[in-house]
Amino acid sequence: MKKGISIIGVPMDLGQTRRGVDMGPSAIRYAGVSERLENLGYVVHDEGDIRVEIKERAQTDIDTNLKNLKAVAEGNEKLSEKIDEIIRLNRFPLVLGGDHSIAIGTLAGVAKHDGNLGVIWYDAHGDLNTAETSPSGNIHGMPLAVSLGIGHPALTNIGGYCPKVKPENIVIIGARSLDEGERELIKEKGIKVYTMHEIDRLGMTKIMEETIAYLKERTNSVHLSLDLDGLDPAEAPGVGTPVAGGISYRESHLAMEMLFDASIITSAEFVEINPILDERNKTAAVAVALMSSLFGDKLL
Ligand code: EXY
Ligand code: MN
Ligand code: MN
Ligand code: MN
Repeated sequence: MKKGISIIGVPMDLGQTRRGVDMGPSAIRYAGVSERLENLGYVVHDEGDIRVEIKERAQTDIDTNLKNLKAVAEGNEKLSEKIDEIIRLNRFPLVLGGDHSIAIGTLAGVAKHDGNLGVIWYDAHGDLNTAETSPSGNIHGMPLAVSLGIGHPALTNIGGYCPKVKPENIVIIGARSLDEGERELIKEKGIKVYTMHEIDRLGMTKIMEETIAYLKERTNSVHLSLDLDGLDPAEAPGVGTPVAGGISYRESHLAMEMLFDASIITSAEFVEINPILDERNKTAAVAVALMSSLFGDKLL
């Protein structure tokens, strides 16, 4: 793990329609992220927040079926530039969301430095919709498809290049809510997916051993995109699109510890924390505890 970590908040809530997820970065800061990582020996630079301009809200472009397309694209363009800058400084980018549409900008910034980037998508959802397959028009259900180069050009061309990731370099963990179009895309592209069924059958240790071996064989750097709704809503209630029957807190810690031990993760984001829906900042505290394990805390 790099010694220097740059934290960057993205108060984005325009990739979906529930209010409050823009307060995620503050909630994570209040849960003590910088202190926790400093205590592990890292030099933490909190770079503040990306400015997200709210010019429109719940505006569905009738031509595209995409809500808030322009504002989401602009925010992500700024984020990708910031990530690029952080990597040039040889620091680890740690992105605090915000809804999951921000993965578009994070990956645009990260993949600029590695054309063969690996991605772990820890999520109840596939986030593989397009304007055509989306039941909602919400861009937070689309960032993985966008990063594969599938979607509106205003999104797929962020950072000035396309695509960002190869389908065979992606591992989805925790899926239990996939739309029909997403299932088809997974099949067509041969994306590796561990659903809750597999986590139950094999156990998290085996899932992570396989994931790590699979990505180590193919890639030199891996981005972790962790959506808190991947966890069970009983343990992470502060999310906008909860799905019952998720990954436990303990299993998630184990996963983070195994990633630290494998030293494959080179950038990460923790997204979808909505303090309005949370219980006494519980979900933000869970996020910080998981970050702590990802960066080598062995006490949890
Ligand atoms: N698949 C649904 C949609 O596209 O609207 C729900 C997506 C939720 C996305 C969350 C954040 O991971
Ligand atoms: Mn997601
Ligand atoms: Mn999700
Ligand atoms: Mn442990």
